[in-house]
Amino acid sequence: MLGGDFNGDDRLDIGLWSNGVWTIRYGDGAGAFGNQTTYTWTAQPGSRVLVEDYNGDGKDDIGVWQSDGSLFVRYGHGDGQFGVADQTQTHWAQPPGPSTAGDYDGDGLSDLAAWTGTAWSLRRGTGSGTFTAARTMAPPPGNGTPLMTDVDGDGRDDLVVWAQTGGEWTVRYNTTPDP
Ligand SMILES: [Ca+2]
Ligand SMILES: [Ca+2]
Ligand SMILES: [Ca+2]
Ligand SMILES: [Ca+2]
Repeated sequence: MLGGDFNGDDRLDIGLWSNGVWTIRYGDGAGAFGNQTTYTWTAQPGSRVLVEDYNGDGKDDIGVWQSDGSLFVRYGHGDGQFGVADQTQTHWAQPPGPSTAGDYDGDGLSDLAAWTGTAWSLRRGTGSGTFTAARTMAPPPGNGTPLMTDVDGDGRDDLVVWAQTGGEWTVRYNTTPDP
């Protein structure tokens, strides 16, 4: 389940992704989620969905990272619509593992962090739905459930990882500019 504002009314909506079926339930701002829109897209089993604003236009978009390593981004129109024509596709060798999106370098464009099996890698968004080459970040943190959010309020998202083993949160603060 993923949160975002998909129709541009400044109220949180909920998105559910299940085997290529993307369902949005629109929030009324009072805790209820009534009306819904459903899309069926061709996507491989095991795909992961990351909701972010990938092109920096202030409207939430949907990134679908497929099991063959391809990532397609469908751009939101801000009215709940996601045009078929409005998408970009990138192909990586890496299949989707634990991953999260946020603005790690604070340039206003969404970046992706993904677990490679031994470390977290960061791909910085270019604002056109594509990403720079992966840069490996030495552990810690190790593997776990990731989240990108600005923990220390400096305007750059930090990488937060929940490790079930040991029940620990680890925060990697973004304290230095990325090369
Ligand atoms: Ca909304
Ligand atoms: Ca967008
Ligand atoms: Ca960024
Ligand atoms: Ca921060």
